[in-house]
Amino acid sequence: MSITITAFERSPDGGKGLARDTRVRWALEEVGQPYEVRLVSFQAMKEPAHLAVHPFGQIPTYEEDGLALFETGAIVFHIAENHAGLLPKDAHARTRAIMWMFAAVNTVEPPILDLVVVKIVEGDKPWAQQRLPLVADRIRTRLRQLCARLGDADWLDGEFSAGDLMMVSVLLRLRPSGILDEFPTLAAYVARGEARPAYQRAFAAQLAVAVGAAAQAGAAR
Ligand code: GTB
Repeated sequence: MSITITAFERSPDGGKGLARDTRVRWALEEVGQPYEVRLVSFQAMKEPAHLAVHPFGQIPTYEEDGLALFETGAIVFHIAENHAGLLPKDAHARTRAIMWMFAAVNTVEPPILDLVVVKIVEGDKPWAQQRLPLVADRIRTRLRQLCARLGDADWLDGEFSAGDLMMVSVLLRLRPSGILDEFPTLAAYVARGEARPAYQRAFAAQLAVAVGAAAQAGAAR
């Protein structure tokens, strides 16, 4: 079985691991599955070959033995379902881990994405400065609630699961804003995720792409 994912040829974050291929790499590392990476440019993402796999012209995608997937939630779920290590065996615990995956992408990630949009995409609009604190407070509400549920546990529901993998990945995107550090419980939760050897390998792999791209750009100058 050979697995190929796609990732940015040149990630706008310069290798900070914030692009969504990192969570797929992390899942594959957790379950010990080797994978290939096809790097795509912003232009190639909008061309028919890539659109045939990803209708929205984005990364990451996942291909394996004739199966082509997009959407990181679906990709990580597929990996977790087919390999041991990311979903508990107990039926109820397994369903709760899947619930946390949905909570990560459906409830916690949207206000975090709003912050990115208001800062970067809409940053030059006259109302952006007024909107910013409203969006930030919506994030804080979610983080307070998540903190209350996590309490002093290491992970959201017993052992580390795909739910934690998705939640940590979503929260990581907040780090540059400083908001994550307002919640030491969650900052420590994210740090626990980042300390996992599988995350470290995933991070190093995406960083190697950014370092290679920077070296290539330097050589071309
Ligand atoms: N819901 C989809 C999923 O989870 O798979 C979202 C996929 C997505 O947003 N992909 C982004 C993309 O391809 C890359 S990850 N964007 C290009 C486009 O839409 O044309 C989002 C991302 C981008 C950049 C940073 N960064 O620089 O920090 C972080 C995250």
